[in-house]
This record gives sequence, structure tokens and C-alpha cells, in this order.
Amino acid sequence: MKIVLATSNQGKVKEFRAWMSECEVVSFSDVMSSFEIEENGTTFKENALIKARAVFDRLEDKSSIVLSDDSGISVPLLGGIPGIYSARYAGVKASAKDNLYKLIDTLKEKGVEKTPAFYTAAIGIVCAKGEFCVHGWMHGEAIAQARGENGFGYDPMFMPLGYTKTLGELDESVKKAFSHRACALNLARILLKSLK
Ligand code: ITT
Repeated sequence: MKIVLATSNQGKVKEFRAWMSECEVVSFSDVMSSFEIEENGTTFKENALIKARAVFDRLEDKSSIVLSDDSGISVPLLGGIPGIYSARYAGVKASAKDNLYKLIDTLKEKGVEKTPAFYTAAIGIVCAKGEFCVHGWMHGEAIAQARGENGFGYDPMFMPLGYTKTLGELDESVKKAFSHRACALNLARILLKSLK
């Protein structure tokens, strides 16, 4: 089964590849010239399907299955932000570090050292048989500092439930075992079997 990943985020590509070592996995930029996808949905699901559909529509080989991921971190104390805007929290051209430190600064401005937070991942699946979407969540706490270099994005400020270290400090096996993306990918695996 050939899987085409509709993402430009190398952190996601690494996690997808680690999860599906048994499949042939390529990035969409390996099979077509890169293009901008406007993520104008109002939910993780809508944005995941927008990305997967955009890549599937441009595929020459329609026997491939396109997988996308729309994800983000939500802080209930802040009304759920940044949520679907996680990649552009500090601005449209913001780097992952800009976004991380903007969220840290926002917590500091509130006088908060740590507060409950959760990651959401919606995996979009688009192929000749139709369009599907599965979700996964990871709960924990956001802290007002960055610790560790592992993972990507907001991982240095996120401590999963039951841990006193951040995903930046913890071994990558923790994310592989029960992250939002791992949970969604486990559901995607079941769905993909039925599409064979
Ligand atoms: P693609 O749209 O090309 O897939 P993106 O980075 O723009 O890449 P999203 O729109 O889904 O992806 O934004 C997700 C952002 O949420 C991402 O840039 C990270 O900042 C954050 N995020 C999602 N999953 C994460 C994870 O596992 N660890 C840390 N940060 C994560």
C-alpha cells in the first residue's frame, strides 16, 4: 500500500514514518511540485480533509492513499487557544519557536506556571474509495517555560498526564506510544485495513 503524506511538517513526517514502517511512505513533495494549501476550515477535521483532498486531486496515481494531519495544542484556561491556529499563533510566517514562546509568554502574563492543556490530531484519509477522518488526543499540562529538545512545536512546554518531564525531555518512545497522533494513527491503521 503506497501512502502519500500531505504535510510539509518534518516533525510529523518523522512520526508517521516511525509508525508505519511496513508501508511505502512518501511525502507529497516527492511526487508533485509543492503548492500552498489554504487551511480555511473551522475544525481540525475540516482542515485535515482540505489538505488530503488537495493532494489527492493532484495525484497522477489514484491507487495511492493520501494521509494528512491537522493538529494543535489547546489551553482551556485561555478559551482553547491556540487550537486550530497553533501553526500560526505568533503570525502567518511565524516559526515553531515563535509560536512556542508566544504561548509561554501568554501564560506568564496570566501569572500561570502550569495549566491543563491537550493536543488534538485529526488524520484525514482520502483515496479512490472516499474520504475519512479519525482523531486522537493527548492530555497533560502546559508549563510557562521550555524544557528539552526532543519532539517539535510545543513539545518543550507540554508535560503529558502522569509525567513530570516535558515531551522535549522525555524519550521519543513516549510520544510513539500514546500521543494524540499515535492514537489517531492506531485508528487510521484499522480503517486502512478495510480499504485494501
Ligand atoms: P502541515 O499543515 O503541512 O501538516 P503544520 O505544521 O502547518 O504542517 P498544522 O496546521 O496541523 O501543521 O499545525 C499544527 C501545529 O500544532 C504544529 O505546527 C505544531 O506547532 C503544533 N503541534 C501539532 N502536533 C504537535 C506535536 O505532536 N508536538 C508539538 N507540537 C505540535
